[in-house]
Amino acid sequence: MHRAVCPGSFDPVTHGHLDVIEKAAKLFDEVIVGVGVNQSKSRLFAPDERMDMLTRACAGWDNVRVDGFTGLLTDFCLQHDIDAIVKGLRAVSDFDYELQMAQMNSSLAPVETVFVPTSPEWSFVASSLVKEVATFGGDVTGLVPDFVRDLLVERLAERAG
Ligand code: COD
Repeated sequence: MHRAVCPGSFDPVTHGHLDVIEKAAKLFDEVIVGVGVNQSKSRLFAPDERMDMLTRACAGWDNVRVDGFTGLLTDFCLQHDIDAIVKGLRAVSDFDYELQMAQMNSSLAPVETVFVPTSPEWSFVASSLVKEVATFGGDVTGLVPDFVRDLLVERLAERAG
């Protein structure tokens, strides 16, 4: 049985993330969506809120489950008997950073990174841009699931108030 992880911050989950998770679910027997911590990013949603969003968004895929981790991704892989890390590539600009992480991770544990190209309709979508657009009142419908859009608008209103 081959088990893979789709790791990320998912702050919040976008259709770009879900596209990668869906592709991973077709390639592997079991997929764990790993909600982790990116030390270089500030967060809008708490880890349990992000996990709840992902659990709801991934409910239609039987071989996908959601879990959280706080330490190294490679430790999470070793603990859960994970063979592969699946990452999406939006553009060449993603590649340098993702390649560096893939090489670091494979030097830490026997785990390989598999890159899947994002579907073109999601290649411009990033959680950070979605948050920025929503912060200034832009409509992010279609970029994230509708329930995520509503939670995002609610959270930004709380922050502004
Ligand atoms: N289309 C396709 N793929 C996408 C899209 C899109 N529109 N948007 C995002 N993705 C994919 C990318 O593959 C990306 O890598 C992944 O989704 C997650 O994206 P984010 O932005 O939610 O998550 P990041 O990049 O902030 O997550 C980074 C991790 C948390 C995975 C990383 O920091 C990590 O592994 N942290 C744990 C500590 C660790 O092990 N550090 C050493 C790393 S070498």
